[in-house]
Amino acid sequence: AGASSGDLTILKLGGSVITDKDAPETVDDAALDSVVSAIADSESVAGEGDAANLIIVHGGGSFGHVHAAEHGVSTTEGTHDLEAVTAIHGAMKRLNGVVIDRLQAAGVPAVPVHPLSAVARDADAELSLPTGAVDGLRTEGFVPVLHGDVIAHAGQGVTVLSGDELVTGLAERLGASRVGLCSTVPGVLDSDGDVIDAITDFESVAAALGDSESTDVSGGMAGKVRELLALSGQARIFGPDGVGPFLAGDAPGTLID
Ligand code: IP8
Repeated sequence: AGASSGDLTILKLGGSVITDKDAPETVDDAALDSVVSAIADSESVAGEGDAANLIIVHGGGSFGHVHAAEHGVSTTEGTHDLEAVTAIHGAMKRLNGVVIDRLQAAGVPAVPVHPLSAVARDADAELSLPTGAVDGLRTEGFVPVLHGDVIAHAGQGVTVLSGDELVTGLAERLGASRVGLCSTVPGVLDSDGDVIDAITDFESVAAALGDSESTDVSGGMAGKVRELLALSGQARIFGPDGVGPFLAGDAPGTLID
């Protein structure tokens, strides 16, 4: 990590938080506005000319996942169908446009970064994830906003890149000190519905982690926990009310370490 990224925060806004997951291509305006104002109030968003300490990633919700499911594309099932690429990427760009517009309207210097244009997987599913644009933008005071997308996958056409993979990939490469996933629930829940304080291995929580109930081609809560456990640093999963506290340095939700 560069010296300037010492307190870098990566925040993911779950697709099911900011969209109405049961209605195709529908933004959940109230939920999006509430997380956007928590972000706008936070100090991670720098003043003019200073580096921003925040990178935002958002998921697909009823935009990307609906089209990905329709075309049978997932993180492991690829396609060479141009129509599928265009539909999935197009939907994610529309959602990203809405997120960018709302953030800018709230005073956050948000700029779009589209993974399709720069990220790829090799035949072993290893990511090539260049960070120059993202880190350069934030060093210059912009808040890069990336999203789950379809990306080139050697021998398979394109596959889905989840927002969670982007979060962990960027966190490792940029040495982020804080990683947060905003979900619809206030943390990872145990079988009684209570928030689990901390998770350090997957087996201890496997039984409690069911599948996500709406269309999600990239693995639901269990997938998120696995992804974050593989990260060398710590991460947190929290609900929409946790965004403000998380950005303020508090410890909402579940710690994944
Ligand atoms: O919602 C997947 O991103 P996620 C986005 O973070 C697409 O899993 C294209 C389905």
